[in-house]
Amino acid sequence: MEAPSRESEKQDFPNSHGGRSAVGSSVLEGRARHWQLRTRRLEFGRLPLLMGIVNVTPDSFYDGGKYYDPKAAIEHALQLVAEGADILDIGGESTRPYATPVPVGEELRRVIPVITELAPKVNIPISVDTSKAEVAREAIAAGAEVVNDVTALRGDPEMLPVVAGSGAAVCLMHMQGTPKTMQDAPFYKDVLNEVGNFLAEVRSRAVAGGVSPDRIALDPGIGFGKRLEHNLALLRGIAEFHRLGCPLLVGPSRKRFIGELAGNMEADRLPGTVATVLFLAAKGVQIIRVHDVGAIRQALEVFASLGGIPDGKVPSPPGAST
Ligand code: HH2
Repeated sequence: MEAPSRESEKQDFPNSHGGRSAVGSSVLEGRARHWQLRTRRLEFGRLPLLMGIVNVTPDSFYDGGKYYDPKAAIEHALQLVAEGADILDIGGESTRPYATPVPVGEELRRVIPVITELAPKVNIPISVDTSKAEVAREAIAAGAEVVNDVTALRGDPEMLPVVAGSGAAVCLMHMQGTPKTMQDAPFYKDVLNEVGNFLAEVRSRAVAGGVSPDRIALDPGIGFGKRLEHNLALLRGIAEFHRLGCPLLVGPSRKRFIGELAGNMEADRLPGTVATVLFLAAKGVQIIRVHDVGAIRQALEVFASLGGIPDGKVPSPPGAST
């Protein structure tokens, strides 16, 4: 992977221990209100937007092989739309630990026909989950509005110019290592701070390369080069990242940390996913990437009706006039 440029070394994620006092600040301080996509703008309300996952792969960790056939992938995507997905995320390469990279021709063969058929059929935006510039370019030409790049534009030197030149939105995710190595020995001194600094750095690099800041979403990368304690620290402290000023996108769906917390790696991880999504919604996270759109939408509606989600207004500090 390419080293970050000097421009990007500028770090502006305030140290959570010394930077500012929590007193008088809100979990929602700095929370982004919208995300500008290639042809439309997503406004964030009280409920997070749900990004429905469509894995056109034989080997994804949860649904590998289920939607490998393009027809099955398209049907599944339409089902997610019917269940209330706000964005579809279509991917042709598994990023699970120890996954082998997929050649570009094969990845194109998996995702492009699916995006080409879906784009004119659905009225929600399509995201392509790829780290390859050529796949991103073709996907955008076929109608994708967002590039979800788990390497945060560092995996392919052509990716930054492709995103900047197309006007697509982008999700920049934190990962320590690569999928092939990331779970070997994840190590952090202060995971919240290190991931925050990384996200500030890759955002600066994208902006310096011509991506407008309101097109960038940031993601702490749950499960990407992290042990249980790292995933928990990031989820618990997620609201700290609002001050980076970009929408937050989080992908906890059915991941390993849920099996670890349950003490049973074989158990169904949907209940733990629902609990995590409700927690993230209460912290003002704007976009959540999930496999089970219908079940999660129902849980969110009930949780919000019971008052579990803040209204998005940042309260004034005590004593301030309104
Ligand atoms: N997680 C996965 C894939 N892409 N993208 C973002 N932005 N954030 C995530 O947390 C994230 C992601 C892994 O999940 P899945 O797609 O279900 O599995 P696989 O990579 O095995 O296809």
